[in-house]
Formats: sequence, structure tokens, C-alpha cells
Amino acid sequence: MNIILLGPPGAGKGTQAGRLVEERGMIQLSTGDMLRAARTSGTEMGNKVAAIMDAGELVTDEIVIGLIEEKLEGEQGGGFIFDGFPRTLAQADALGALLERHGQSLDAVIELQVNDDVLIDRIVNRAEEARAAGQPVRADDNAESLKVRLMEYYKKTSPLIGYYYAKGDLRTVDGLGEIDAVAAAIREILG
Ligand code: B4P
Repeated sequence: MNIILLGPPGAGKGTQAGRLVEERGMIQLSTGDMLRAARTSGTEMGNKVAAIMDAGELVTDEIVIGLIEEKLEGEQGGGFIFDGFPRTLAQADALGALLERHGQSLDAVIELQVNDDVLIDRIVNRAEEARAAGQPVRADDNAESLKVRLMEYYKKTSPLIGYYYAKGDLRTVDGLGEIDAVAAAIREILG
């Protein structure tokens, strides 16, 4: 089974992907995590990625599609959770072509619906909790970057909702509940 987790920043894509890995042994492909790893590499690409992410903007399609392509090359079989990818129509088209090339298909696109006020609270909380625990705070978890992240989501990513609806793949989940309740709703969809 291959699925996409779609939703705005802080919707819980990473959180729910973690649950699916634990419960079903699926393989989480998080472009956010891949890019955070790339930015620590000290390469020219890493530095470019860091500046874009800190501003809250989307990294170029070329870089992100390249990262996913590389990961898929190294994996046998399926069972992928695409966490935070695709985020643009170009990325969605590229994913369709890549899966086809690997003899795979998409089983469901799960959209986590959460309103902006709650998203902002979650991200601010994450930053505060990390600070209180003496852990590093994500450079994009601040009010200014978050404003850009939300604008990027509505402009570039939200058109994917119609794209996957038209293909009959879209499933919508209320992402406002407790983490366990959201996980249960996803479980119900995936069977
Ligand atoms: P991501 O790493 O994908 O981060 P995100 O969208 O902010 O977070 P997510 O939805 O996974 O939220 P989480 O579960 O952590 O992207 C970061 C950046 O990378 C982007 O801005 C962009 O620059 C770049 N990028 C990534 N993919 C890209 C792509 N494909 N193309 C271009 N650029 C790309 O949850 C957030 C918080 O909420 C956590 O603290 C969590 O504990 C809490 N939470 C989750 N569910 C909850 C619930 N049900 N109730 C209460 N709290 C909850």
C-alpha cells in the first residue's frame, strides 16, 4: 500500500506517519526530514535549502523530486508513506510517473484538515516545548516563517486536493482531534 499524507504545516503529517510506521511497518518518506538532513551537509545545495526553509518557502521541485527519486531507487517493493510530498502539481505529476516506473500505484491520499488558528498554536507550542527542554528549535517554527509556510500551502499545495479528488484518490480526515483519534480515523480508511 502506498499513501500520501497531505495537509498544511503542523497538520500532523509527520506525527501520523510515525504511527503508521509503528503500526504497519510502512516506510516513511518525509521530504521535510530529507531536506533537514541535506541542510546539515555543508554542501552548496544544503546551504541553499537551509535559506529557503528558514524563510518558510518551498524548496525547488527539482531538488525535492531528485531526493524522492533517489530514495525510491534504493527501496524494493512498496508500503510508502509520502509525508509532505508532493507539495506542488509538478511534484504530483513526477510522483505518478516515478511510481509507474517502479510498477507501483497510489492507494490513497489522506488530507488532514486543520484550521489556521490550531496550526499556529501547535507550531508555537512545539517551539516552546523544545526551548523549555533545552532542545534545538526548528528555524522555521516562528511566526514570520509560519505566515509564509501557510501562504505557500494555500497557493501551491492546496490545488492538489482537487487534483487527487478528480482521480478518486482523496480521503479527508478531521485533523483537529487528539493524535489517537486522528490515527483511528486513518486506520478506518486504510482498513
Ligand atoms: P515538513 O517537515 O513537512 O513540516 P510541516 O509541514 O511543518 O509539519 P507536519 O504536518 O509534519 O507537522 P507535525 O506532525 O510535525 O516541512 C518543513 C519545510 O520543508 C517546508 O516548509 C518546506 O520549506 C520544506 N519542504 C518539505 N517538503 C517539501 C516539498 N515536497 N517541496 C518543497 N519544499 C518542501 O506536527 C506539528 C506539531 O503539532 C507537533 O508538535 C505535533 O506534536 C503536534 N501535533 C500533531 N498532531 C496533533 C494533534 N492531533 N493534536 C495536537 N497536536 C498535534
